Amino acid sequence: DTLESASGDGKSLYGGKVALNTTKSGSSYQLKDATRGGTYTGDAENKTDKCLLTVCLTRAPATLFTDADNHWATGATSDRATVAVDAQYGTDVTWDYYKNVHNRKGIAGDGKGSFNRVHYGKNYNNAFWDDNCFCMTYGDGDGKQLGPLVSLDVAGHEMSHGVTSKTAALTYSGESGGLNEATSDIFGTLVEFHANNSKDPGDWLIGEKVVRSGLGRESLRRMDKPSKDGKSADCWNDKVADLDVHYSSGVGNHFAYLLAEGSGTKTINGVSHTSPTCDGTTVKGIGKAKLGKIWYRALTVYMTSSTDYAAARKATLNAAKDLYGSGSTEQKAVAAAWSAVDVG
Ligand code: ASN
Ligand code: ZN
Ligand code: CA
Repeated sequence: DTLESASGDGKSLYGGKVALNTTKSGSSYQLKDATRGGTYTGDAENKTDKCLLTVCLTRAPATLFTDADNHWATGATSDRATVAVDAQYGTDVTWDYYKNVHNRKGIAGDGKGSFNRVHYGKNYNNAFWDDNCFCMTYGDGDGKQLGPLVSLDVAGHEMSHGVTSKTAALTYSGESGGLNEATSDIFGTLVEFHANNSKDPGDWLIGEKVVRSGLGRESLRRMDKPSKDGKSADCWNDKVADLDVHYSSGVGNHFAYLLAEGSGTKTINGVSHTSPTCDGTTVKGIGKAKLGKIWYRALTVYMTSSTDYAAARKATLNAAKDLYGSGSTEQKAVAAAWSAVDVG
């Protein structure tokens, strides 16, 4: 069969009806996008990888999704293709964010696409990026605490772990681990805003589409006041390095929110955000676009595997100097936002 690119659409779980670039193969269509490095989505058939430490003895499948008429899925979870549409769409908007905003071609920067496996395991309450297969894996959730983990912020978060791994390679423990996680929350959030999807609009909450009533809070994490999850740090102190990386990230997430949006209360896409500073100062935001530029340059030029919060302050100050000049409003805002989370 000859393969050719085709334009289709699909009904997703969280993002409504979305456009999809697919591949025509004979008389049917594959969920594979040649315009984004051959990115595709497959069904893990509720199987799991069998791994010992870092070596996987067997891998769950990624059986490529196909469709007869190129109008994919029903939008209901009873259709196995529904979350596949979300996953493929999440990869598309993440690709487009890095390409359009940072001129980065794919996660590794080499133009190669990645692939997604959906329906991983049974009631699996997680999603993860794997550098070895260069692939994304999504669980369906247990339906009580979490639903399918295929939202745009989670997709952007997980695939940004691949970007970090190819650039600063921040070690996934201690303060560098918190910065690794914060990098994923920052870019996951910027991906969500960039997609500009009316059914899943941007906010500074992580996983708000994914959580179900049994979790007892409205999102997995939030960046305006990270401590609202009961565990994350809002402010740096010398014990932050002892926290799990998903909680020590709070300091970097809080910095990012303050730098972009400023302190105080504001409603963004219908969601109220309130961000107090740790030192009692009032901080003025410079916007999401400049946060993205500064963090991306810091990550790809200045951060290394052992960067801690003090070094992240220096890295972002250097990035802001390169982009906007020494003593610029932007560079001063970076300094003020770090001081406001007690990284001084
Ligand atoms: N969902 C988790 C995360 O990205 C899984 C992991 O890779 N640690 O933080
Ligand atoms: Zn993560
Ligand atoms: Ca969000």
